[in-house]
Amino acid sequence: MKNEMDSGRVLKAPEGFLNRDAIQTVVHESKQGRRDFIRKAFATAAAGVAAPIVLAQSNPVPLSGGDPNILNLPEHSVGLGQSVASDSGYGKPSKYESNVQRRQSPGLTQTNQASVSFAPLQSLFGIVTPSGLHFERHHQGWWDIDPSKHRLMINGMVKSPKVFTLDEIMRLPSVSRFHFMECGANTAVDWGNVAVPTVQYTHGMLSCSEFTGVPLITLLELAGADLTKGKFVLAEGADGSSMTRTIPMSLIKSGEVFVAYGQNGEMLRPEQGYPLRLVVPGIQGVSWVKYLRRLEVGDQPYGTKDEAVHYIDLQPSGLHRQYSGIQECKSVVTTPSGGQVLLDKGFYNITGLAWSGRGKIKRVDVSVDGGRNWRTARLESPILSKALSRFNLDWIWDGKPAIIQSRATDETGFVQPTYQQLRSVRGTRSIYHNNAIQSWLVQESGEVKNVQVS
Ligand SMILES: Nc1nc2c(c(=O)[nH]1)N[C@H]1C(S)=C(S)[C@@H](COP(=O)(O)O)O[C@H]1N2
Ligand SMILES: [Mo]
Repeated sequence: MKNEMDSGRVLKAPEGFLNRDAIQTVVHESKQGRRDFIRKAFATAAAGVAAPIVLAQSNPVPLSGGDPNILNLPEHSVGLGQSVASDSGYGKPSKYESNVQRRQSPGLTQTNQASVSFAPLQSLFGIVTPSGLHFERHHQGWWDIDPSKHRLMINGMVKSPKVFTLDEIMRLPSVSRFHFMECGANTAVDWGNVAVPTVQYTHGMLSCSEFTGVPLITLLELAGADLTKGKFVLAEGADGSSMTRTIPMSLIKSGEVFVAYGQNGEMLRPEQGYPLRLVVPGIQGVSWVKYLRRLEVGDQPYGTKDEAVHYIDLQPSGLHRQYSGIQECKSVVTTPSGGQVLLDKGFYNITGLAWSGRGKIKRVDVSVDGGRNWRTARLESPILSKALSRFNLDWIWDGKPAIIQSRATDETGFVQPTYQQLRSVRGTRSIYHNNAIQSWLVQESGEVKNVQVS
């Protein structure tokens, strides 16, 4: 697989490695059957070639005369490796992985104060987004705030308004949980049937981390919040964007909402709101207020600018839908995906991500013929509530055009809609909350591109 646009791994098959007739007769239901399926898919690969999958970075494997990469001892097997003193004390990815980067969309208007970067979903494995590749959305730039001067105030309908330092918050009982965060505007451009080239730009305002922090309910109780008359909490950030969002008390009482300082085992990154951000599982990214400085308990929704002018959905009726925070069940195939190139027919591992703001993913089905036939994919563990789930499916590409789609179902029974189903309810001018089934067309040339099928 080759990703022409920007990244991805090249899975190059040695010549003639595929015996199609042998494969097509294989039924692969049991585990043993699956192993046979894979073995037979690679059966005609030249004997003695240990790994039929070759990374882009390697030299092509000469099948006759011997592979110098196995016959000759490389420098690293005979020389002295580097000392721990030669690194900076904080590890970095291999220099060979320098193409794996978050990127600004070529399709969005570029301003001096660039405000969105997308995560390279096509290059990631499992469910955790490395912190340095977490997508970014800043309404007024990002800051690296001095934690010793940062304060969190709790006021409004509370017995004793409180101001916490970071140290005080970190002394309290903590929780650590994996959750996805998706910007409500993820996949927004595709509402209008515009083919954005890669999965990084169609779905890359999505990330998943293990966050650590203090349940918001604990902080409210410490301030003596009125949990009966208090129905909402306003969360406010300390940056210049005046980011304020209304959080319903019912979510907070469930214990799910927390004030995080940790992300993937270390402190939050500055781009992610260091030193404090709100984690609101299942709800669109904008409510995950960064640089969190104030929480106000109130008895009605606040209707702030980011709840009245932005983050509302224009319906076909001409009315706007407000407070539509939940990120409904959605999935996407990340390989093969737009911009990648299949270099030969034969075996491929179709892989992707599924998530739901309402709980766990129950099942993901994959089609390679534009939605006519579906096969159920393997869900990898862990399958966590309101977190990304990883799915995989074995596939033999016959070299003909194929349209690859994934369709997720969550534990509430909600099934991810087609574009036709979504547009029939929501129209075409919604911007936010596009969770339609994504289609990738594999062309005969092996090039993969973004298409919409109705
Ligand atoms: N204080 C503050 N919080 C904020 C924002 C912001 O600009 N300022 N952007 C919001 C939006 S729209 C999103 S999608 C997420 C993005 O978080 P990330 O940059 O960590 O990915 O943060 C939200 N919280
Ligand atoms: Mo967002």
